[in-house]
Amino acid sequence: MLQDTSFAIHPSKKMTLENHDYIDIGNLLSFTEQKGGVELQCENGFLSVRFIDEDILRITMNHEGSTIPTNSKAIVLEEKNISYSLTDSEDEIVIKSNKMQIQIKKTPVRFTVLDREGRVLIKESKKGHAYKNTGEVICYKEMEEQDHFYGFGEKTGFLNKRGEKLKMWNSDVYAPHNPETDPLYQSIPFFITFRKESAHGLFLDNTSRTVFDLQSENDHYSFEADCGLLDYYIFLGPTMKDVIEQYTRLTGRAPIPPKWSLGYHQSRYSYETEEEVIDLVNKFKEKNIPLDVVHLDIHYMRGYRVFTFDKDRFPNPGYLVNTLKNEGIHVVPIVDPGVKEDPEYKIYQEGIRNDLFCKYIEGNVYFGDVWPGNSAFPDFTMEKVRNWWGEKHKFYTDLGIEGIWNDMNEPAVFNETKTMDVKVIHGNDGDPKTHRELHNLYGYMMSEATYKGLKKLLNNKRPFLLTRAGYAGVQKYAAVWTGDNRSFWEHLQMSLPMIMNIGLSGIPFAGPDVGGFAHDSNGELLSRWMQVGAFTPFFRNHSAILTKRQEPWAFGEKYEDIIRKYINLRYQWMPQTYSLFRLSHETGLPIVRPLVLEYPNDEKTFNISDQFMYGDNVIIAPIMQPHTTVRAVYLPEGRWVDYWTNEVYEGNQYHLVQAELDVLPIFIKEGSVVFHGSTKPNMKVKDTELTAHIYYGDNTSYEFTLYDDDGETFDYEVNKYFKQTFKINCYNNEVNIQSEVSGDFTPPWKLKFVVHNNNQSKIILDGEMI
Ligand code: MIG
Repeated sequence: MLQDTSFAIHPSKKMTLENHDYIDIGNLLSFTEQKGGVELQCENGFLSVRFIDEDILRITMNHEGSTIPTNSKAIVLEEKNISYSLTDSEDEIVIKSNKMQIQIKKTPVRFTVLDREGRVLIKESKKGHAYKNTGEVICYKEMEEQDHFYGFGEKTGFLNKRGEKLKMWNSDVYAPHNPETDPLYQSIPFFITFRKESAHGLFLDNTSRTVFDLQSENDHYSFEADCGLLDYYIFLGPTMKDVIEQYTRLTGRAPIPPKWSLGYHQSRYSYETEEEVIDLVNKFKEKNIPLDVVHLDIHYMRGYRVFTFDKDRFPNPGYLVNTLKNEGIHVVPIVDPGVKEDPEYKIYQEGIRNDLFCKYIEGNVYFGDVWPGNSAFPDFTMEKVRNWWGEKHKFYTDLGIEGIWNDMNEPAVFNETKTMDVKVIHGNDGDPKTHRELHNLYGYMMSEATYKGLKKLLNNKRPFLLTRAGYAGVQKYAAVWTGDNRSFWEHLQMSLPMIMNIGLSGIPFAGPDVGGFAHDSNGELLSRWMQVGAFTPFFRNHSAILTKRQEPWAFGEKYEDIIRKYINLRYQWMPQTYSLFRLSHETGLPIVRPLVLEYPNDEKTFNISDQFMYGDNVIIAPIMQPHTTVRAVYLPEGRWVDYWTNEVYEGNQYHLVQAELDVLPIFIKEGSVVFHGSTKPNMKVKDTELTAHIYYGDNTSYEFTLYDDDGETFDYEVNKYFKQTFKINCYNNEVNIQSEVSGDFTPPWKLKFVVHNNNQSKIILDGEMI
């Protein structure tokens, strides 16, 4: 292709500077009060400014009319009736909630948003809100020298996005994910600005193509959208954790996943037959490697028709699924959105007869080429389509299936633009809009349809859903994997900041294809990646057709032993992991965290992309280079204990750490605790004993809430859970623990305590020596 040669940088391609034709919103003419704030009539359009909660401000520009927009489908928070005060003076209006304020300069209209004490969150001076005649909208804010930017969902590159230009347009990218490869599959137009140890957030709720430019100017950033309204939210903070809590209060939080989905997943494009699946499972048993899930990629279908099994390859899918399930192994099949154009195929017939597919405004169905050949695409923006699609999953649940993998839902189409014609019109539950305007929502709506459908069908059991594409708020429905990475060390490195930023963007349950999807893996890479995989919230080994196989034993015994050790470790740490998932469900906080989230006063943490925290007290510092057994590790304030050797390290400094191929460097904060269960073949096997590993530290205090429930139903929503909050104080060789239990669930295990790094210590639990 010409674009892949130097033709791509032909002299005629030089762009002239854009932006000259933007129309500024202009001066204020008048304003009216409305629920939570004001609507401003400006020379060139309307701006609405309203508090939808005390710490969340919504700003909307509508250059065409004064209507207040309806909520996008990402939003779950109901607008509260926030009382505010308003002062109107000659050149500005000031509106205050209990926690935030906005100063509105009148000529021209420019905003400054502050907290009640005067901390500036966003500020506009030279430039503010503007649009083009052709429908593009843009907004500028001042950028300060110390600003760091985090979030933006699934992006390549390092943790801090300052100096980047980020695009949101859900895209199927099989080409290698380079630092410049953008956009990818997900669009999460949300970010956190971290400024002088405080934070605030901004979410641009626009599902067309959007661009965040933190690059072109040194003192301003901008965000823009191809079409639709400039509709955005500002979150008060003041900590990064507060921002995440506020953003997920608006867009929703992840349910607690079924426990089996937190175990190890094995996948391959594809395990092609029933025998292959059975052999695979037997191999895991024979080799004593835990396994919770096997994924079925596209080969299981009859001619890639969704909601079918190929009878030659899988003559007895129900028998297969149930036999495996009895042993504790779940089968998760792939489901793509494209429905094969075939008048003898029931799903296609139903879609056509009941008018469920995406169409052009003239009424003809849109067809695109995907795996099954010419295909139609369900219009998931319509409730009747979502219900239909959801109900169709009875085909799978009747076979015993409880988890689904949604792929190609950007939607990906095999054509020049790689997606659906942007002229297609979506019904959008009665408010029709073009695909151009709703593109980034397609995968999200498919996930909603699938998740809700499964939930209805599964009779109080928790479904598991994995999606490739999504939009802000997708965490309510699905886990996310980061698409077609490659078996490159660079992609292992890249996966850390990517998963951390996805986590900061409200999606806790995410992970890359461990071992790498495309290209050929090798024993060393797979071993190192599995070590990290044991601590990524979603843990699946997946690889592409025609690549070298990368099941745990694929590279020989030396590597197999290391891999087994780390899959086992995943299961040992499960009580800790599960407790972190509960926390995320309640607060939105991620499981895998950048160090800056926990140590925002320590400048050295601001840009760390190659280490992460697991919860708030564990640091994982993987080796991510070949033939390397040593690395620098930064440990923040306090003292840290090596998980393997119990060696104590002083914080506030870098250490050179040795790690042979079988060692993943793990450090536990002194004074804190991690909860372990036992290794097991899969999550069906319940723990009978848990161990609280306490890492003694003089004069330390720490708090952690252990969580458990039945692991498979929604009964946790009606009080059937077990929570025990431990407040641990260490002093004078004494570990003093105060605990508080709540919930109606009686766990099947007993708890045991072990104290590390102090062999004379006494433990006092709730006043009694143990
Ligand atoms: O165009 O279903 O990202 O995980 O194995 C390839 C085959 C389609 C892309 C997914 C990958 C999956 C593959 N799919």
